[in-house]
Amino acid sequence: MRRKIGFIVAGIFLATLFTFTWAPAPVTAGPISLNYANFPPAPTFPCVQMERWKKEVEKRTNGKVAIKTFPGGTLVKAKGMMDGVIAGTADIGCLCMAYQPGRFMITNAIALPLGLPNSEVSSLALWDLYNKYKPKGFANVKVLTMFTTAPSNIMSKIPIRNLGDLKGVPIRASGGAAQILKAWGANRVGMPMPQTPEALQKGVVKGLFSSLEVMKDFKFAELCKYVTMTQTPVYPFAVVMNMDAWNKLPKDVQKVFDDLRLEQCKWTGDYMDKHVIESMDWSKKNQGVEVIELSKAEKAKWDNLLDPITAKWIETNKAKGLPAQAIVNDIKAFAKKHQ
Ligand code: 3IO
Repeated sequence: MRRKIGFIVAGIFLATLFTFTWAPAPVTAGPISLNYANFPPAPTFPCVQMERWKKEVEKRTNGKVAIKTFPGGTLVKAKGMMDGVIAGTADIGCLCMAYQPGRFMITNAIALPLGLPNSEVSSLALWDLYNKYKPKGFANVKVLTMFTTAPSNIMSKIPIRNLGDLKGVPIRASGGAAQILKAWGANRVGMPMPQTPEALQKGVVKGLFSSLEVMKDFKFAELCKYVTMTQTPVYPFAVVMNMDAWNKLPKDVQKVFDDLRLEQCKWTGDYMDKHVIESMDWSKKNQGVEVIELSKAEKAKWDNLLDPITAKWIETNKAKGLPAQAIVNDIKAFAKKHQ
């Protein structure tokens, strides 16, 4: 009896060993699962576009690909997004280029004060810019899409009606937007968007400089009762994928991702532009927010202070070996083409 059991056990053991060692790889491996990291909370536009992309991918691959989304910096945080994707902590990540300005010199040029009119036009211009220059900063990843915010405006706890009102006031901004605030004499405070609610609450900053959909999505309208219209600059974003994870994808899935790149750029720009309008309607009606339009004479003063910024950027970056003048000319031409 003992012997018989011994034989059976050995038989099962050998059969198992054989199955796992010699069986050919299964033909259908079940869905391909990919982690997608994002840094701000779920209701904000970077996450809304992420959920839209996930839905499209799962539909267009007939369930062959499953995307697991991680909003709110739960998988990778704002400043670590690019390195997190390169290291494979996340397969896919959404990043704001303004948080690492020196790393994305060429694409961050879209955040110069060039008067880009809205998110859709500047998103499409950014996509053209990326494709023309293929910047080294993105060489180690697969770029899945890019887009920008709508133009920035000042949201504040105190009314800012002229340059005097802004002088020395601590306002949060990052990257190119921070340079612009500095030119206007504000005390710019740099930090990623997710840290801004607490900084406003504690009074570390008296306002922020970004696109206006955040008035609703972060409920900033509850604290910032004033918006001063400046309509410049935009913040550029990228969605990037780990290169090994990309290379492992079947060709038909790669095609679905590639076909979505420009479409997602345009979709996000369009969503952003519409959502800014909704956000400001809510802010005015439900939160009593005052929108301050600068007078013509005042606006001219603000614009004069911005004039040297682009010229200086061109000079500095030409010295570093970048075709800086061509980059600026291209952005203007791309924007005109899409307008
Ligand atoms: C932004 C970042 C995260 C969520 C919503 C947002 N709307 C505009 C931005 C731009 C930005 O990154 C910033 O720092 O102002």
